[in-house]
Amino acid sequence: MEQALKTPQNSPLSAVEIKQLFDAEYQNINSLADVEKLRVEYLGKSGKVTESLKTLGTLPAEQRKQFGAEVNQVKVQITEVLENKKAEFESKELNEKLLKESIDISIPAQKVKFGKTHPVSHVVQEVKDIFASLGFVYAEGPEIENDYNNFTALNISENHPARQMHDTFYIKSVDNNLVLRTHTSPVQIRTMKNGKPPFKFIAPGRTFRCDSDQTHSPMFHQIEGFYVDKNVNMGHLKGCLQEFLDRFFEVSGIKMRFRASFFPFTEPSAEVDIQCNRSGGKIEIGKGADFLEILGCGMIHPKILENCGINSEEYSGFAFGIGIERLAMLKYGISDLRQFFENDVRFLQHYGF
Ligand code: 2NM
Repeated sequence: MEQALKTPQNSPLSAVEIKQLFDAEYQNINSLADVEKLRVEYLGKSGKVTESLKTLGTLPAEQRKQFGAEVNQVKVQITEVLENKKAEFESKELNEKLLKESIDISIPAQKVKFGKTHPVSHVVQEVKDIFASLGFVYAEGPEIENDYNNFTALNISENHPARQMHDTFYIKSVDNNLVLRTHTSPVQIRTMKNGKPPFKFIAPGRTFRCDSDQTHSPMFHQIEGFYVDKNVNMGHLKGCLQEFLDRFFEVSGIKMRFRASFFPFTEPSAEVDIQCNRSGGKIEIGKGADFLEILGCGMIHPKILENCGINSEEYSGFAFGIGIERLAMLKYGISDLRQFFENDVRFLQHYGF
C-alpha cells in the first residue's frame, strides 16, 4: 500500500487513524455486548467508518479515490474481525449453556417426573370428543401422499402456487409423484373413493409445509371435518361450527363472522372469525368486540365429489379445516409456536395435561 494519506485538521479520520483507534478498543472486548457496541461505534449509521466515507465528496478529487479505497479496506477488516469475535463469544455461550444443562442419564432416578399429555394430543382429543357427539366418526390416512390425492383430486391445478417446491416437500421416488401431505384433505379423497355416501367424519393429523418462522412450523397439525349427504347446506355448516366453537372455548353463543374467501376445493368458501377481546393484553375468546380468524370452510366443490365417483346432483357436502396448534395457543395461552416441538420437558410440565 502507498503511504496512507494524512488528513487535514477537522476532516474525517483516515483509514490508519480509524484502525489505530479500533485496535486499541478491540483489546478491551469482553462480551457479545462489547462486540455490538464496537460495531455500532465504527460501522453504525454515525460510526467512525461511515462518517469518514460520508465526507468523501468534500475531499479534493485527486485524494478521493485513495482515501475511499483505504477506508473501505479498513471497513472490511473491522467487519471481519468483529464477526469472528462474535462467533467466538456465541460458541462459548452455547458451550457453557450445554454444560450447565447437560443431564447424566446414567444417574439412577431419584425424583421421577411423570410425563404428561402434550397440548396438541389433548386438543385433538377434545375436538374429537365434541365432533363425536355431533355424529362425526374418526378417519386417518398416510402422511406420505401421491400428488393426485393431495392436489389433483382436490381441484388444485398443475400451476397452483401451493404445488411450488418452496411450499411442498416433494419426495424422491420412482414416479416422482410423492409429497408430504400439505393438509389432511387427501384422507377425504381416499375415504370417498373407497366408500359410499353419506360420509361424516373428522380427520386430524400431521401436515407439512416448507415454511419456518415465528408463526409457521414445517410440521403442524390440522383437523378437517367433512359431511356429505343429500341436501347438506351452508346452514348445517354454520350450526355445526357454532356448536363446536361454543363447546371448545366453553362460552355459549360466540359471535362468528363468515368472510367470503377462496379455496380450490370449496365453492362458496369462507373464512370464519370469532369474537374476542384484545383489550386486556391477552386474547379472550367469546367476549368483546374484536374478531380473530380461526378456520376455513365451505361447500365441497362438485368437481371433487365427481372425482371420487359421487353424483354431485344427488349429493352435496361441507368441509372445514382448523389448525390444532392455533386452537391450543388460544385456549391455553401458549404464546410461542416453536415451544410445541422443542420437546423441552419444562414445556410439558407447564402446559401438559
Ligand atoms: C379447509 C377449508 C375449506 C376441505 C375440503 C375438503 C374436501 F376434501 F372435501 F374437499 N377437505 N377439507 C377444506 C375446505 C379445508 O381448510 C382450511
